[in-house]
Amino acid sequence: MPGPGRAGRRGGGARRPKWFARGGRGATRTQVGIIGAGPAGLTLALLLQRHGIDAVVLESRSRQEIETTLRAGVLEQATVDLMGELGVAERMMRQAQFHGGIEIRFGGRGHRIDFVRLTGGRRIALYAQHEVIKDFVAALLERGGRIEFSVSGVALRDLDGAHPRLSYRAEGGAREIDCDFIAGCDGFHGPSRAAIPEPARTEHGQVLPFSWLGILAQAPLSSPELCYTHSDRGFALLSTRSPEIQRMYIQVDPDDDVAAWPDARIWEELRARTAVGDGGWRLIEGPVVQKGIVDMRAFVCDPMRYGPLFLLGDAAHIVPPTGAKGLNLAVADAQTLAAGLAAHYGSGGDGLLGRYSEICLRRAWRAVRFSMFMTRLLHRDPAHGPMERRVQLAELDYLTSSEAAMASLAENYVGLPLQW
Ligand code: RFL
Ligand code: PHB
Repeated sequence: MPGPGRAGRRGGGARRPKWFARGGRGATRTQVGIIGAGPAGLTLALLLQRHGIDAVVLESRSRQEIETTLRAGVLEQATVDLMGELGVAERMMRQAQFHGGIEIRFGGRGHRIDFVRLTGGRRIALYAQHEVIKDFVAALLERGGRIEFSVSGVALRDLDGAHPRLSYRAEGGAREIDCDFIAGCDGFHGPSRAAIPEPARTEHGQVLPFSWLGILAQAPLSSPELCYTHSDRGFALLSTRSPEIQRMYIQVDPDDDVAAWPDARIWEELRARTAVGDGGWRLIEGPVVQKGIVDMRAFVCDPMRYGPLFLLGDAAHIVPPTGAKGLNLAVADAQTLAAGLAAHYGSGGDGLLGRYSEICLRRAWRAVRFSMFMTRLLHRDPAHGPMERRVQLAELDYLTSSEAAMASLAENYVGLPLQW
């Protein structure tokens, strides 16, 4: 199995980049046109660069914007390992916090799930997504990769014909790039998915009946590891960005407005939801430096390929953040596509590219399953009555007392192996 460790051995970037070459009709040409400089697009670009495959990344936002937008925090062990292989892990290894487990708290008591023991030594890293983006952008540009920031009007042309290409506007002018392949890494709202004709795709989706209010607070750590809390008042999560900056979330209503949540109300709710029965633990508070509300949904587009177009990451699938899987899934898609493209341009044939959608969908559905499981386990569902809530508590009790159940959670949380 060509796992993540083997990615990039062939090629080694020896071939000259050809993105400057002129294509037909006066357009620029590249082998792979990548839409979006998020985790999916940048991972793919870095991997292709190592294989000596030309790529151009088109990004609608500015570099400064993508490097400051707050999102994920949890990196699976395999994502950390890949960053090492790509030579972009130096800052992460210095600044990330590595956790060997998480705490599940309910009924006023905490229960540790020991990842290291249950998974043969695997851990997770806490390192902000925008820091990953900074590291990836810097490395790609330093190595001669090409990213065009602040482009607009990106459109996918001639996916059914002989000349697939991307048209867009940059610095006031209209541009076109001829591509062998197009990688749609443009997130949930980008144009790539919609470029697949409706009859050729099936979309599965569900918006969940709660949202997350997330804050960044200047405060020391309250808990040495991530703490996922179930309470009668709803879900709460204590996460971290550094020993001085904490990331915390509380479940709120989908129609809630951030203006209805002054800092004092957030702290009161966090204190109440995370309280421990014996009073031997205290939430450490501090100035709130950022807050926002995100909705929660599950979504999968099937297939993830249409002719020369491949969808990656959030463009193809969204998972509720309770399982901390979205960024890691995006990275796994990029690894699969990069290996398929390396085989295509090398002597490996098109077998892997042909199975791209099947391979990535299998992983995505497993991530949906796990993320929905974590979400249902920990949130207060407004449609539930006392019976469902007791079943939820029984589920939590089982999960935190059965070795088999804890091992299942642990292996999913640290990340299932990449298989193709
Ligand atoms: P992204 O990150 O959305 O990047 C897409 C990029 O495409 C650009 N774009 C366009 N560019 C050109 N032309 C257009 N027309 C374009 N339209 C869009 C965008 O500007 C953007 O730069 O997608 P990608 O690369 O697939 O990455 C997905 C991840 O960002 C996402 O799944 C994670 O953030 C999810 N997630 C988490 N994932 C984890 O693995 N671990 C976590 O701990 C975790 N926590 C989270 C999360 C998501 C959250 N929110 C915001 C829902 C916590 C939260 C609160
Ligand atoms: C985060 O730190 O942002 C985070 C951690 C765990 C999750 C989701 C988000 O499940």
